[in-house]
Amino acid sequence: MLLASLDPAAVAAGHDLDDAVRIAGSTLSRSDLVGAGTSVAERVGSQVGPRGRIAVLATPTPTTVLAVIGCLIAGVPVVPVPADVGVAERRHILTDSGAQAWLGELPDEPEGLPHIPVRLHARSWHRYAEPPPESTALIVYTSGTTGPPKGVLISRRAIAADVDALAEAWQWTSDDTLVHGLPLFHVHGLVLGLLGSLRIGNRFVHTGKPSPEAYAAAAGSLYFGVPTVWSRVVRDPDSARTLASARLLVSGSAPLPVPVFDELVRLTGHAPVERYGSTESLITLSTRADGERRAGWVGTPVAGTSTRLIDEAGDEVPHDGESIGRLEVKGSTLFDGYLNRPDATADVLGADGWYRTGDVAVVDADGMHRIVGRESVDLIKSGGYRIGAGEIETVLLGHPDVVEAAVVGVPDDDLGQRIVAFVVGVADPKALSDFVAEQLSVHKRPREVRIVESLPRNAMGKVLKKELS
Ligand code: MLC
Ligand code: AMP
Repeated sequence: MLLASLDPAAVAAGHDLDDAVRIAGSTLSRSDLVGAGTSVAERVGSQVGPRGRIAVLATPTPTTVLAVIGCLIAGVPVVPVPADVGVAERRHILTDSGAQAWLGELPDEPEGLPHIPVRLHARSWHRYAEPPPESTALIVYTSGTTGPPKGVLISRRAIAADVDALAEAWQWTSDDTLVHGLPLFHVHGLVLGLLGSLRIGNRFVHTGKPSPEAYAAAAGSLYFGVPTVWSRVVRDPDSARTLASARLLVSGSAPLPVPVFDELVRLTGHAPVERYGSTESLITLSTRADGERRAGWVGTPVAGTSTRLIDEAGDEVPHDGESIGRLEVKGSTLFDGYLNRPDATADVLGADGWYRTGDVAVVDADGMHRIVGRESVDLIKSGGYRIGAGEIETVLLGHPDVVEAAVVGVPDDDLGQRIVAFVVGVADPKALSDFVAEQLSVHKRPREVRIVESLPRNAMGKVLKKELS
């Protein structure tokens, strides 16, 4: 079963764990997770049919954990909604996904959907049949270069395959204590961190904010972080040194700067494992617990995954460590398409099963991969969040004070890339940043808004983004 450690028969037979999940000051045992999760499953099953979809406002709380577990037991797809979501993005996610109810926490504005509460102390011991592996577990909304976010259909099979492949690469076992403080509405924190732990059966600790002090205090063996988290950790040497007692530090979701890698080695004695992936493919490349960890490189394909590098003409690029090509991946961890968007799905997922990642990479003779960058400047990674320049531009253009807008990702020591909006108009920069936070989500707000006279354009009228920085 997908959440193997929550097998009700095994838990009833004594395979319990008192502190399976620690989150927001609460500790939940495996039997809490099974009993309360099954009670959620019953309520979800009685209120939405088997073809239903459920929205979960994914705050880092026991409520969210039980909501997700309950839906996975009932076989009802979960639509995680960002905890800091704004008005327009929330409306889009609800409409596009067709979610029939909110489960767990309610947002300020439920948009007319009914509410199914999660009762932390309710228990049910009903036994559900395991839903089919090909069924959709999650619909995770993620940004493209233009337009609103698309719903990525992630199957149970893909999650199981990815967690098992990573367990093999990282020697991840039930003896681990996995720690992170990442959001529960994206693959990194939700699929790898929470669902991974419930499949492997290790202890899971969510730190709330992923601060260096909280990571140090959690006394884990296995730590997950985005590069922003690791660069903050190395700027706090005392906290960093405490992580020497861990087994494995894992970085992903964005490029880990080489100086941060080197500082982690110096302060913790651990070379971090770097791994690469996406919402669409889950994690497909990683260095290994028992292999070379090379700063700036993201390793080899995980079990069950293949990759290829393609040039402009569609030919394969040599694996010489220097030749750059478009990265494509194939295997059991891939998504099943974008919800309601066969056009967008066909653009990236070939009939032959290869997924065009949009990243450019090199591969060396040993099969080690290095991500060189992205094909499009309009997909920004800020703090490990994927943000489309186009969605922010659309929102800014909807503000009455804005005449023209162009959004770029500018290199940033802390966030990797910082969102900067160039705006033509008579506007207050802070008000525009807040407007984006209110409409899209707080993490998508421009960190800087520069009011300019005009935007640089080519003869065709297209904005020359390379000239903006
Ligand atoms: C500021 N704030 C505002 C605001 N301006 N709030 C409302 N409106 C405004 N205009 C406040 C916020 O409320 C918050 O307050 C504070 O500013 C900081 O906000 P932030 O932007 O969230 O903090 P920051 O320090 O920049 O966050 C860094 C970070 C975060 C690393 C914690 O970026 C993060 O969690 N990143 C992880 C992203 C991730 O998991 N990506 C994985 C994608 S999956 P307060 O009080 O709440 O602090 C993937 C696949 C793979 O990529 O390979 O893994
Ligand atoms: P998301 O859909 O949010 O998971 O974002 C996926 C994108 O994050 C990938 O296409 C890459 O551009 C980027 N990414 C993820 N992991 C890494 C990594 N280790 N190094 C560089 N880029 C990464």
